[in-house]
Amino acid sequence: STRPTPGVPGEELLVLSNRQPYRHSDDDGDGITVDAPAGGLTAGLDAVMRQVNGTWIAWGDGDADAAVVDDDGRVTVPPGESDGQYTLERLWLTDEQVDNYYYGFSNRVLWPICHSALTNVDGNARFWDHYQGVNERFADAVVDSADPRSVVWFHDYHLGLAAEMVQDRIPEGVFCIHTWHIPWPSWDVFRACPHGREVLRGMLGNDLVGFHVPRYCDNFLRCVSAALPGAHVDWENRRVVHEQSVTTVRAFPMGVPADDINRQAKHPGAETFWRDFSDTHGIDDDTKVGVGVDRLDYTKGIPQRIEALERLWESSSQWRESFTYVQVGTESRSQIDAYSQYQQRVEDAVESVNERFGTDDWQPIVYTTDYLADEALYALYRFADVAIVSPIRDGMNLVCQEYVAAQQDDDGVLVLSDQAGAHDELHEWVMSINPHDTTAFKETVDEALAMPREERRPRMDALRRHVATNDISTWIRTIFATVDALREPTPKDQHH
Ligand code: GDG
Repeated sequence: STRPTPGVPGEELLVLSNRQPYRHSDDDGDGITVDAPAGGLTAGLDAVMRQVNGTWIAWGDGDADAAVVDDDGRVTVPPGESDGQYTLERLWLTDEQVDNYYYGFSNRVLWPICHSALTNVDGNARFWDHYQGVNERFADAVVDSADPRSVVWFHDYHLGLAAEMVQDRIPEGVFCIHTWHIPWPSWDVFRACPHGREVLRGMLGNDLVGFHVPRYCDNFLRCVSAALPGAHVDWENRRVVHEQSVTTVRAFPMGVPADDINRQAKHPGAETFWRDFSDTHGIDDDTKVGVGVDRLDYTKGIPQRIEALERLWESSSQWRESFTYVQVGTESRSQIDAYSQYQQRVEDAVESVNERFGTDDWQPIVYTTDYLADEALYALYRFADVAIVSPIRDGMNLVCQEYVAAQQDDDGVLVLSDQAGAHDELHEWVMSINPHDTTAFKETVDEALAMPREERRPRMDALRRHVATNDISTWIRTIFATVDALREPTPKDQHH
């Protein structure tokens, strides 16, 4: 078979994620519609899957009747295209499974643990049972589709047990990779995780485990050595030997589809969007614009950001009526109290700042909870003078990279929290902040807004090169180059 991207496996590639790349629905009874949830990861993997005709297995969030096209619940995607297609298989979950596996163990236990937010951990025995049960469903689906040449690629914290379950079901073994998209915390935090040992053992069912940055690899290895006495950690090679199998742990810092973002941001439609948007919100050519784009998640540091901005407008009157901050806050996991309370907290903070400083002609913070079309999002990035990305903890953070990729004239400035994985990569050229230190934070925003062009350009130029070179395709290529190297038979294997 042809291999369009060197190192990427062919049809034998199986991808598993909680989130599906396409959603079928028949919401209004007018026939089946398909939408492709946007986002760097799904877009990047979708492109790979089209090249190799692989199989993608995901939770079929949405309308089962609309999406089941054959007895196996499989469908060929993307719809309406004749080449570059692949198989999408959906697993339909009951409400009880969704409540306990997704809203339960995944998002009330693992998410807060991995973001070191222990006060947000909310355990319940049923969570674990369903987390195991859904992981078993994914493992069974792998067994149905896999052959000995398969490469099985798991994504994220929802599927922490599946690799071990797959290996138990396939005696001759199959090559498994797991990329974990959120941080891995220190042992001192992870030891608070109910069933943490089982999660670690589950992850060791993989041949290769990837995190965004080396810090998380080290944390994971420390947790393995502290929690699993039978595991041997080879620190030099970042490898674990456990029950006769070897797991290699590596950092693969994820990137964004930089060329594509740049092209869309350049599109005339982006200018039209920006003209309308800035007119609507009284933003004229002399107004400086700041932007932030986040899921409404307590890890994203939005209230801290608003507080820093409030203190900026309070102490530096020159930014009143001359600097507008645009916050896109998309709804997320609202069924969880910590999330609905957070949404309210953000809304209240925006309102109070706008009441305090707003005038007839100027709204300090423009806040929208609408999910923006890509083109609108990239226009916002392109025309914003400053992006403010201030998470309390963030595995990587793609928004800051998208902002960089959308720049056309190297004029923007990136203010970035030192708690984002992306900061490990980009720190030389960004304006670093500690999101909790609102005094230094507001001073940094002040500096970013006032930064002379000759200082902005070399920083953004370096950022753009980095983000273009380390884009989503580099991420995927690097992972598969590592897979290839690990699958090379070693001299020892050849004796058998
Ligand atoms: C997890 C980890 C890691 C948001 N609102 C809109 C919109 N978005 C898109 C952004 C970006 C994505 O959502 C958010 O990605 P982040 O990386 O910033 O954050 P998480 O959602 O928390 O992602 C994170 C990531 O996984 C990948 O491994 O970097 O650390 O937490 O792509 O653009 N897109 C559009 N309209 C919106 O309104 N079109």
